Amino acid sequence: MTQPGPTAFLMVVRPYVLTTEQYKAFEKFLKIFGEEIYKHLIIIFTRPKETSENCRKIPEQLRNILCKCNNNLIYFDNHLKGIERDKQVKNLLELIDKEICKKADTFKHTFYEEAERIITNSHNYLRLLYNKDTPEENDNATNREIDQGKGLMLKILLRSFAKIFKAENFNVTTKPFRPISITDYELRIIMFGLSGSGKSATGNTILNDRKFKSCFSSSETIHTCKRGTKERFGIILQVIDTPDIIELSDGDCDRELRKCVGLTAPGPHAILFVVQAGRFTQNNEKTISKLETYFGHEMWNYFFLIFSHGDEIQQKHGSLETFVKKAPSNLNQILIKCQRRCIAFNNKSEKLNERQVQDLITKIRDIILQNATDHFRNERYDLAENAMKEREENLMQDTNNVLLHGKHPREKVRDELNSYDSEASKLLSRRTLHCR
Ligand SMILES: Nc1nc2c(ncn2[C@@H]2O[C@H](COP(=O)(O)OP(=O)(O)OP(=O)(O)O)[C@@H](O)[C@H]2O)c(=O)[nH]1
Ligand SMILES: [Mg+2]
Repeated sequence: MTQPGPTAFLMVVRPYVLTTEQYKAFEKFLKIFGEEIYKHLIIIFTRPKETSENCRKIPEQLRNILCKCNNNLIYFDNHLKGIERDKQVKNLLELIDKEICKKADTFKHTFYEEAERIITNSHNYLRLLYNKDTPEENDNATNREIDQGKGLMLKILLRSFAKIFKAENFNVTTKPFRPISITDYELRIIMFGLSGSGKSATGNTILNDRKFKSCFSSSETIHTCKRGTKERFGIILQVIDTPDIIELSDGDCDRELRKCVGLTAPGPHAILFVVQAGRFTQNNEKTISKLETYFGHEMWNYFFLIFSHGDEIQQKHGSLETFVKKAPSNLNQILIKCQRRCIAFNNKSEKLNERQVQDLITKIRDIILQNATDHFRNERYDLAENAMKEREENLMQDTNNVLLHGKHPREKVRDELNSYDSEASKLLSRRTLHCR
């Protein structure tokens, strides 16, 4: 909340008293923020009436701190009222101006630089997640959530700070910090479903682009996962279109699901199961149960039913609610398992496009805020993410960035997964081998 960096740190203590706990807390603070804080530190003694009785025995540690912060010391009597009270604040501001603003540089620190960068970079992301129109409203929403100790921004900040703590063991000022990966700023969505259910058409609706071939003829059916990406509403959307997995042999199915995991590592924000409205067959149940075996029960927290042919729902049933109310029992079971997260997509209507996709993104935002981690993950995904990172590192070292052609290394590694004998595919397969 104090990014891009505070002007002053105030250490509030009773006159000339520093308890062991207070000193320990200060040491921790010092360890995190470094010696630089002394130039911005002001000691505030509250309860000035206690001054005379305590000042004879100043603890050595407090004397040291005072000495290092250039004896920036001020008294605050919090019982004063009116003009006297205001005068204290004026004195403090004058001291800050004279001893800190005029003498010290702006306080810089990895945490603050990182927080500043995250907040600046994620404005668009937040605009969408918080649905606010202006940057000011976003700031307010962000600050409010950080203040209340919750929200996505806080999660991103904490995760990023945890990385710094872990990687650098508090010695943060000396080493450059690793930039946050693009995976922190995108929404990753996987689509599954039977052949002809409308996956590719739904993917195109989400991206508002013909990234996937969608056709009545089964000759356009894909046999391998395809990735479509696009920035929409100021956010990077990664959408994975998949083949009908029950039509694949066991070996091919394994290979495709592994590729899908690599493409959506460190984990998808949403798993969409696309069904043509009114056609929930046994094969749909079979596919879902295969997915549950592969991803585990946690998948339900990220699972959405997407009813394609929304135009037919409209014509035959009037609304999605009425359609869902009349759902057969096998479909109803799935609706219960995914907490009734379902959306109708009319992939033939340009007019409805924005509203449908925004509805989906709002629902994804709700699960991000509600779930403990902001995307689906499990051991398989953790291993895949390690493999993806390892390959990114190799690429950056091997090629000195030449082969990247200005592409983010993660995007390059994802491209590599299209070919099964690429380094990325082989590494992914080796690293996730025991997760069968
Ligand atoms: N009327 C209508 N037709 C749709 C809608 N969504 C998809 N379709 C049609 O359904 C057919 C199949 O859609 P696809 O998107 O190709 O289906 P798919 O799931 O990708 O199929 P495979 O790639 O074979 O697995 C196409 O002819 C689409 O035009 C919709 O909302 N309304
Ligand atoms: Mg398709």
